[in-house]
Amino acid sequence: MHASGGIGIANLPNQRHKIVTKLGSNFTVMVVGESGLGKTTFINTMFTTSIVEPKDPNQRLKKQTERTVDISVTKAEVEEKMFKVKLSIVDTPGFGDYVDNSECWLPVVDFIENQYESYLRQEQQPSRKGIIDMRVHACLYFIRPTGHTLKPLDVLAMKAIGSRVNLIPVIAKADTLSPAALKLFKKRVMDVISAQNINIYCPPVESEDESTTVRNKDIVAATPYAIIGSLDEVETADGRKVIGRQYPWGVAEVENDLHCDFKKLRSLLIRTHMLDLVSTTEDVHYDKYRSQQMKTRKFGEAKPKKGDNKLFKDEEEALRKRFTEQVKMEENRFRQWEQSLISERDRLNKDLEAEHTLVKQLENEIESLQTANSPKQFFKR
Ligand SMILES: Nc1nc2c(ncn2[C@@H]2O[C@H](COP(=O)(O)OP(=O)(O)OP(=O)(O)O)[C@@H](O)[C@H]2O)c(=O)[nH]1
Ligand SMILES: [Mg+2]
Repeated sequence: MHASGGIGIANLPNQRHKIVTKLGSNFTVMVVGESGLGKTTFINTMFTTSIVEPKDPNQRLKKQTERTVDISVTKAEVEEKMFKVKLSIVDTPGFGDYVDNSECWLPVVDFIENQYESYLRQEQQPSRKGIIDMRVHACLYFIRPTGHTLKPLDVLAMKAIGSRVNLIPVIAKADTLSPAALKLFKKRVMDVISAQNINIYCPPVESEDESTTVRNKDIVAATPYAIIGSLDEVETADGRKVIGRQYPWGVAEVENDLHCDFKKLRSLLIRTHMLDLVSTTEDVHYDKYRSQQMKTRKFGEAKPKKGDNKLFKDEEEALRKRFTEQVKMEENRFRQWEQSLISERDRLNKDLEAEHTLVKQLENEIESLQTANSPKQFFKR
């Protein structure tokens, strides 16, 4: 646990504790974005910095930071006083590895919807015990630190994701931009987000407690969160040992508010707004999914399979055609064969009849011959 006072769930008022337990104690964060932006490194940084104090430092949850090729989930149990939260972080392969990147976010959208679907099906079961809930509560979208603006691909992907889940934009590798360039870039990104009507997560700010409101305002003002990911402990010029990235000109510190917004983002996720992320997921995003699904299908009915791949559809159509033709051909062949069998039987029957008549005729002849040669006749002569 991080030195400065835990993950905060135990700090919530009592009534909220109950909501947390009622809503279930799963919390799932997903990381998404172009390849090589440090998504996997970010996950490792989260686990290294504060979430779990590993009993054995060698057994830290550490993912290999090679290129991620599949959606994978890292789980950790976060415990504070008597409250346990099962934290899952979903890592996804980066976009932009293919010649055609259009709709490369579809696997992400599918993953999000599959979790809603799975929860929906379990919710309809008579026994709701042991329900597995992997609904995504927050999706961090990694933006390349170009210093210019959002790419069209980012806009489309963020639109698709933001309409389904709490979307939190982050600027990756913030250490590669100067503070002034970062400030300008943040503004440009926010301008595009509002101009394009991209739905991003807006944390509630107002609170009864003055200092909480100030802190919330501070957190919201930092969107999109600039982050630095690192696993290395390095020494600063003034002799402190910190997690950060060493450069000839100095150290970019992960947990320093002057260098990046890592602490604010971590705080938003697992300290100040975890509960809000959970309840907006339940009340807004999941509810939207459920009502959309319920409009188109009956209670308990499975989700219809998507048949929207044109290539597969054409192939399926051609196969069906070929199959029907083949069945027709076989049927014809069978009918012809049956016909020939019938005529053969008729022919044989006729033959048999002719033989029969012949036999009858011969018998008659024999009989008449026999009567002609009988002794009676002979004597009469
Ligand atoms: N300068 C800088 N480099 C970073 C930062 N975070 C990660 N990197 C480096 O960027 C490279 C790619 O990092 P990954 O974490 O594998 O990136 P990824 O987004 O998971 O990539 P894919 O799995 O291919 O999508 C690694 O060499 C990291 O060391 C950062 O904050 N600043
Ligand atoms: Mg990765």
